Amino acid sequence: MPVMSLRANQIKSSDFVGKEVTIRGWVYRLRKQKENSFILVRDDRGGVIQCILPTEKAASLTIESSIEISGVVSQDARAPEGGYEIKGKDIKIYNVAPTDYPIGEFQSDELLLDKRHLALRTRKMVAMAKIRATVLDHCRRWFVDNDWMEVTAPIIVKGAVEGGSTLFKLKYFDDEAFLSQSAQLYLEAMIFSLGPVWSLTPSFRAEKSRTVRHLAEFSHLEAEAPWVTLDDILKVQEQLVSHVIQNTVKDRAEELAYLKRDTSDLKKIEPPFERIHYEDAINMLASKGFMVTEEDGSSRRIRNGDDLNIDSERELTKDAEKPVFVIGYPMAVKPFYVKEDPERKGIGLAADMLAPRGYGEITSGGLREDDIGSMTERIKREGLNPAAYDWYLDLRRYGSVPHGGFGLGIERLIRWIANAEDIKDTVLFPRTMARVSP
Ligand code: NSS
Repeated sequence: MPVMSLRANQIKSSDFVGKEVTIRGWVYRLRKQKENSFILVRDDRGGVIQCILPTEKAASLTIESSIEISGVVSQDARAPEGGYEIKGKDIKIYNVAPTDYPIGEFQSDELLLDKRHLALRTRKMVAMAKIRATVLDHCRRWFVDNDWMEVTAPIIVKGAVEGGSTLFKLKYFDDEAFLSQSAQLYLEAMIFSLGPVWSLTPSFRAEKSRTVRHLAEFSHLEAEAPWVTLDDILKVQEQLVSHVIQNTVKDRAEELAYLKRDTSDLKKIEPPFERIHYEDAINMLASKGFMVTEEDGSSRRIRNGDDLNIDSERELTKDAEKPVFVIGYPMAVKPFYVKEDPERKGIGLAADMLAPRGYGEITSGGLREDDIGSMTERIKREGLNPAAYDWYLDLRRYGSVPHGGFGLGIERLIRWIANAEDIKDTVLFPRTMARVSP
């Protein structure tokens, strides 16, 4: 009979009982007894299965040693992780790991971050990585199925999109450049010949605050389309987010269960999402006596004109079952590109989607200023260098059209789906103010 190398989850089926198989992997747990050793082998997708081997063949094994075991599959209710095990005959040892493997059962979060390259082998990280891959997969599928073209924008850029204070500066030959905060301006250039476009690129923000929802480098999914209304843009977002959530809950039920994520609330996520005007949101918060802290440390009741922050967003969504769009922010708290509502001076045609139960903002978007005069004015008023935006102004010079789009923070979405306490848990190698390594 040919010997097949399989993964643990394939082997754990009645089809293989009595058959000889080979599994390759790493020693995840190890119990050496006088005659036999019980080795929980982890394969290269994080699946585990118990292998039993005569101790004389397993004597040198240590946690995280890499091995290949061949043997016969049997079913035994006592076997951990699913009731199947391999009665090992042969073992090939690739590497015997030193006995000081730093990751065991209980570790500080700091150590797990310091040793992230090894912590990727923990079941929590494997589950998170699989959820992440599935989220990305379904994002792409939604755009493909709905006829949006995937594009790629540059990462090295000359201009700020989301304000100068969070720009990462870069020496660029004899010049200076920045790491992109958003692909938006480039997507805006593409819609004139490519129609509705979307991209998934890393975005960079020198965020000085340490919060559970900010990274210095995040995966930014952005979309932009010509001839859309604000309502169109909101509909795209609620359809996309609902599609991704429904399918991820289905495809990753096992991993979400491992993370103890009760998904009953996620199963209810479907269009339409609630919409609330910014002013109504502020009035609601003010009527509850919601306070904001001034820069000098003093506090006062929230008022019209204030931006929303993590606390006000939590307050607004703590009882919500579905995401909430906050629509019509004051121009003053939004970037230079936002289009003003022609019917309400000072109000931008912009909307943020807040995830329910306090997870906070996960998308931000709206319509873009398409008039060259107003745009030039805004660029100057915000103190931006007009030379860096000349190409962007060309988009308003030559055949300007009403258009809009949005950006979605993939890690913010995953944080909500997986109920991760900290956004760092949703990335394999998180970048924050405090951490660029490993
Ligand atoms: O700054 S945003 O609110 N908006 C933009 O960048 C637009 N130019 C996007 C567009 O319309 N094409 O960022 C968009 C989203 C935001 O809602 C968050 O979900 C996420 O990107 N985001 C972040 N995630 C993690 N960490 C940080 N620092 C972060 N900043 C934004």
